[in-house]
Amino acid sequence: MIDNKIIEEAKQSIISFNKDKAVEIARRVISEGHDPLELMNNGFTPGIREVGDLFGRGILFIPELMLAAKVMQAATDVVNEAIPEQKETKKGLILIATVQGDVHDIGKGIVVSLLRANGIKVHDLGRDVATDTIIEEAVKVNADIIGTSALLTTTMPKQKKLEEALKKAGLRDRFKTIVGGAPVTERWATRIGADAYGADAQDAVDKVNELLNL
Ligand code: B1M
Repeated sequence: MIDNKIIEEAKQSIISFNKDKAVEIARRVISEGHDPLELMNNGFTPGIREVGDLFGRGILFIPELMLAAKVMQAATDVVNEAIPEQKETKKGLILIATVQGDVHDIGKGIVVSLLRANGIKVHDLGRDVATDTIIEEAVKVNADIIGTSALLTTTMPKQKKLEEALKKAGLRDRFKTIVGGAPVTERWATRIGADAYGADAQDAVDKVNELLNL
């Protein structure tokens, strides 16, 4: 287990926009053989969520939100690099994207790294991706699963749109679907008819394995 003091320092490095400190902590914790996801889930992520909260309450503004996002991205890059990609990808293929109108992709990046670390092949379309593009690409790469991430309440409906568009195209039975992102819930997933909901990166891996019957 990582020392609470280090976890707190990681959180504070995001809140105080200290990129060098965040990267140094991530490298140190990894070199000491600790689980990088523990650092992410208990330190960096609560830090960026606190910044988001302060922004939501009008205490911080866009420039600060962007600054904190840069620090978070730098720390996430170190963590993602430390999650080894499994060489033998025999499991199945998931196509993943952040929905149209939404540029939030830090959490999706962690999900992608952990899926790959678990031997699942990932085709990552990036962020702000149109529903039609998601479907076209899923057909093209012959995906087993389509996964979408949404961080805004205004872009969550794009996950519903995807379900509807798949049905309309007669492709709903062709793919399994999984949804995630901070405002997304199990209830939302059920309501829109998605096959699964991923609360965090590890949960996403577990659900994807279930969808692939592994
Ligand atoms: Co924005 N933003 N942001 N933002 N931002 C939120 C989401 C917000 C909640 C902040 C707030 O006001 N409290 C708020 C949304 C409010 C709402 O919708 N009601 C908000 C807003 C308003 C905005 C803008 C509109 C601000 C503006 O311009 N006025 C704007 C929108 C831009 C757009 O998308 N069109 C905006 C912009 C930005 C930045 C660019 C500055 C930056 C994003 C940078 C980037 O991603 N490259 C940013 C950030 C950093 C945040 C917060 C602070 C942090 C998001 C994050 O990285 N979290 C966020 C506050 C919050 O979420 N509480 C906020 C860390 C990450 C590890 O967690 O992404 O939840 P998360 O991912 C988790 C799980 O959700 C899950 O696993 C991940 C790992 O555990 N998961 C999946 C995610 N995807 C999954 C997919 C799966 C399964 C699981 O299956 C497919």
